[in-house]
Amino acid sequence: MTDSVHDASCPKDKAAVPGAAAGRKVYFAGSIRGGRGDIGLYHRMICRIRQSHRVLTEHVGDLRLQETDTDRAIYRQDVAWLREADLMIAECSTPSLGVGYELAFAEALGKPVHILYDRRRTQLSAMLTGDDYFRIHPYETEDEAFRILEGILEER
Ligand code: 6K6
Repeated sequence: MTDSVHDASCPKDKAAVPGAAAGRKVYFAGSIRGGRGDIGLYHRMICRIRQSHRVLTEHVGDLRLQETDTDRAIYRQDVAWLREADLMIAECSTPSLGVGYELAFAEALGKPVHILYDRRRTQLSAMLTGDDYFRIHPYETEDEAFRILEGILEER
């Protein structure tokens, strides 16, 4: 894996605005081997975050990307990005062991962590809902998810 940030190929109206790289660094987490059913949602969220922030993990929403790196390289790069991140935003509607690991790691590092999930189809683990550290945002529609995302991104 390269240490550069991937291009999420967002539509023109969702492209990063000039100076966005100066925004806070976001570690966006979403399921990969846990299942790619929500990849379109991850992609749309990443495109929105890129408008005002820097996303370290755009590959999570990359519709074309194949696994090419070794698992050790993936782990090392993701841990380095977690250390570098200013905050973590995790979309947890599709359960993922990797995302669960990243959530606990971000908590151990003291990073602000926001968890979004679709309450209509997901029962979040008690290990997340029971942990007061996490800021948990259930939603019922994608519009609602994006309103929540706006609120998170406006926070200073
Ligand atoms: C393939 C497609 C996109 O990326 C790849 C290569 N694999 C990974 N690359 C980067 N990060 C990964 C990869 N596999 C897992 N992760 C990290 O774990 C991401 O940061 C996700 O948030 C999380 C997903 O874990 P699993 O258990 O669902 O794979």
